[in-house]
Amino acid sequence: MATVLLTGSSGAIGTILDAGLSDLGHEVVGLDLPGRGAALSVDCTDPVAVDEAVAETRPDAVVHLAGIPTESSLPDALSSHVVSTGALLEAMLRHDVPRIVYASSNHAVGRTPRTDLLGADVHARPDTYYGVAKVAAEALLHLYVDRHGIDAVSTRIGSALDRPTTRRQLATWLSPGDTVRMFHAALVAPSPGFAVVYGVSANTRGWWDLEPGRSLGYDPQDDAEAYAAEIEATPETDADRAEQSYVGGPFATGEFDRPAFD
Ligand code: 15L
Repeated sequence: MATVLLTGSSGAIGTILDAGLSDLGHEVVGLDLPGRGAALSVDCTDPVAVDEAVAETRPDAVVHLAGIPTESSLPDALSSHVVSTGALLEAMLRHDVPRIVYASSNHAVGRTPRTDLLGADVHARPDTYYGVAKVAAEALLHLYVDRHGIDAVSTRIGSALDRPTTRRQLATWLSPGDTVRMFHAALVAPSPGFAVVYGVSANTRGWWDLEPGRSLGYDPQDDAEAYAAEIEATPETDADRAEQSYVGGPFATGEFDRPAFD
């Protein structure tokens, strides 16, 4: 097991991973913005502060969750997801940290129309500036893998929630238990190089390829189908149907259109 620097440790996924990875024997050092109660108070868009945190922690791996988890302006999205990832990668090089596991998002390919099976190698097709920033962060990870030989696993997370509540989420749900299983597998897989995996549970209605994750050792155990009867008890609406037409659900509908710089 490893010493893991966990950014965004006080957020919803961070809280689950802090406890879950610790239970699996990792030594987790949490990092979050000041005032959020983490062991390290750092803004990940500040390269100097990030370097100090990595120098102090000397982790075996970074798990990078920190960032605005929804749509924002283009500059805010790029800073939050790309600049923060660059700051961590530079600090990792300086302090010999060999691996990063990144919380990317399905929204990197969110404008992809529904297919039978969504491969991890489909071309980038973001649905929002948030998705654009996730694409750029993934590209940055790949650049550092190619240039410097580090390992980087990018997890395109679906809907990480306690339970699914919409029809789309019957396909896109990532349970808390599977969240821990996926990040643990990405931390311990031998020499993944650059890898992309879809962060979803073993949902009966899932249509995103789980094989790239399985080949890294991620064996999802949960299935949103357990909630299907309850969710389908209410009539399906046009909005439900629109959400299910694209990978990114509501983010791929007009609801999320906004100017880039406001
Ligand atoms: C995400 O990446 C977002 O952070 C979250 O707000 C949801 O939109 C989720 O994806 C999803 O697609 O359900």
